[in-house]
Amino acid sequence: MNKFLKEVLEGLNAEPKHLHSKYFYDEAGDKLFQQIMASEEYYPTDCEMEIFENQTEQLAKTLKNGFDGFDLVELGAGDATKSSHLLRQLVADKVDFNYFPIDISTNTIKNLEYNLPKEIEGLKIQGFNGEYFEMLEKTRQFSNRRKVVLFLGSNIGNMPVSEAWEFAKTLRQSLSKTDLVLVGIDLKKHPRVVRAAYNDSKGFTKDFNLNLLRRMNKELEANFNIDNFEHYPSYDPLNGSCKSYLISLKKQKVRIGEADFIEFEENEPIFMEISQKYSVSETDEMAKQAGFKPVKHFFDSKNWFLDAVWEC
Ligand code: AVJ
Repeated sequence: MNKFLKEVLEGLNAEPKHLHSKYFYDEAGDKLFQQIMASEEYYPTDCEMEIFENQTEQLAKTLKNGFDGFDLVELGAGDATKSSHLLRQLVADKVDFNYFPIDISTNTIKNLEYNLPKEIEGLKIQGFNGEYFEMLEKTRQFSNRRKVVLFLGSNIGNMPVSEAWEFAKTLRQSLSKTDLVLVGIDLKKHPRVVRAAYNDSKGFTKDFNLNLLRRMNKELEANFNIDNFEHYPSYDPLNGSCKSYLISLKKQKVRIGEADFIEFEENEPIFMEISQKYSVSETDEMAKQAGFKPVKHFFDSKNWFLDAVWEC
């Protein structure tokens, strides 16, 4: 049985029902995420872009950290628009490095390998399509130099806090002494701003969530009726957790795969995604418990987003 089907069935047979947001990113999902990023309300991309555009030299210098020759690994590279500023700077500075983007989306990796070398002349790139840690290990077969790991876009927010802490520990354990991490983290702010970002007025976020049902129809022979589910976003300013759900609008039975059926009660939620927000001190705590040293903070002009540098 393929992994997608297996994880979907596990999630929908669990209590409460849930799906994993890493499966949002098929070709249609990639496109919808692009539209979310370009929307009026979705601020994290603009904030982090500002950091990468305005503080490129300082970023490049901090990541180089006095060493020559390294492998720049990006977890969840996406379209790499933010990191491309850094890549251009490093190439211009004649730094000896390989760029190893890792992404769960096949489509994304193909596009990066095709487009980036044309945009940045002299860039050495090798993409990896798969899960973060499996692929991080795989990069070592190509080159095993000092590692600089980028984990941008508040992708870490897609994990509940306890999982993010575990993730930071595992990341630290898979790195060595002179290695370094740059993590992009969306910060706690006025709840109105966060809520709007995950409930954009053009409905891209809604479609992004519903698209996972469409993907299951296409790839897993499921028969979800999209009209029977409604997108429900929420943000809790007490703990910084921003969550999205799909609510079943009626009692219904949905087929998945060839033989499995899932029953939904009226108003039953499927937990789709978490986008956790942190305070600066919470991110320092996370780094320290994992065995990192949080050494530097890069902020945008609104102080809405943090790119934190963690040394091993
Ligand atoms: C790509 C995980 C950073 O959580 O903000 C955007 C995904 N979901 N709108 C986020 C997302 C809904 C995004 N990350």
